[in-house]
Amino acid sequence: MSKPIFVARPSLPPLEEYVPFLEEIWETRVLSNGGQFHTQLETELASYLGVEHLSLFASGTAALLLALRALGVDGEVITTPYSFAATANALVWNGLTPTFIDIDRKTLNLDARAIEAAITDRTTAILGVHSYGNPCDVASIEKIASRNNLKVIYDAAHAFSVEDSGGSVLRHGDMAVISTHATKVFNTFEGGIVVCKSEAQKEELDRLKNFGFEDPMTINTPGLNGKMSEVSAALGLVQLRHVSRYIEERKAIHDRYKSELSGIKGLQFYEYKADIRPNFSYFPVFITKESRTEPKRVLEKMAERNIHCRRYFYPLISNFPYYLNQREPASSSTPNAISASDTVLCLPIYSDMTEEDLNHICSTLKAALG
Ligand code: T4K
Repeated sequence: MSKPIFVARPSLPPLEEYVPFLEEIWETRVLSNGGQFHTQLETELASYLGVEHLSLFASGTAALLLALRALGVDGEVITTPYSFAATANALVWNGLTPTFIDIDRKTLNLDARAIEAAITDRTTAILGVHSYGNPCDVASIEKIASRNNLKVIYDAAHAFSVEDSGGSVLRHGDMAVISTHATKVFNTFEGGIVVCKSEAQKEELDRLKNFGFEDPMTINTPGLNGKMSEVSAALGLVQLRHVSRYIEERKAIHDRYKSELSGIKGLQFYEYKADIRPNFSYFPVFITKESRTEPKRVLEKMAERNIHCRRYFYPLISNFPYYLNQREPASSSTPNAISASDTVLCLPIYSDMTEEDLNHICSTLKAALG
């Protein structure tokens, strides 16, 4: 049997590039709590991403939890069921009620036309997800939010360094949250980033990730331990030197998939918006009705050949038992989300995929589709 191919394979720069950073950490014994590499990574990331204010976190989930807390969101939050569980979990952990609405058929992001019908007198915010790094309809969402006095948070877990015609997509909303988990385009093994709008917001995020301490004697809002360690920050500094090349390499894999798999009956591509610069974080395809094989069976057939794709995002969050049991009075029917979730398959994509592996994936997929 060939070696396993997973949906993601973390990008790792040469080991020797990390050594000076680790030696420095061993020398200074500063391991966490806002050390020099933490500070340096915040500065370098702000410049790389083209944003002014950001704060680093121990995970994307911790970042999302504390962004919601920092913005003082309460009551109900309009969001998408087509995402990773962390999106809605972060709402529940803040005592908020997710109101699930449908997604746009093409982008698979919140359908802005469905938002206003879901607003109640308890709604205080919109939590959109830039699925696969493809930005939400940010202009419509901004208009609706300002008409209805709602906060906007973007779960930009997949959107590291994605740009639209005006610059970084992370500038949209009151805050945007990135994941730097091992499987992401830019990784710090585990980690997250909140991009925010002001120094005051950053200071609030910094307090919240450090238990809520304003000084050793003062906590006004209880926080978490959500801090990124010095080792993760150092890993990030080394990754940052290489990440532009990783994205280029991912683009090459993306383009090869498109040329190898175009025109196949039963297979449909996911398209990025035309005016963005994507990061090629995922390669989702949809197994349509014309395929002779059910999506679940395609996944199994690929796994039989040691290719481990993932159904991001199946099941819908709203179909997890916990969420099925909650009352979400304003949630609406979500036919587009159901259809995408039932048919999606994310093919492996990572910066150092070999030609041999890519050919193996494509020929297995073609055979699996019948
Ligand atoms: N919002 C959204 C929209 C998200 O997608 C996510 C996370 C979050 C919020 C929360 O961010 P974090 O708190 O995670 O920072 C993965 C990731 O764990 C998760 O970060 C990601 N989204 C989600 C879409 O996918 P799994 O359980 O499918 O992945 P996992 O860990 O099984 O990895 C997939 C494959 O990658 C493995 O089968 C093998 C390979 N792999 C994985 C790891 C961790 C490696 O080769 N090396 C590794 O170290 O959730």
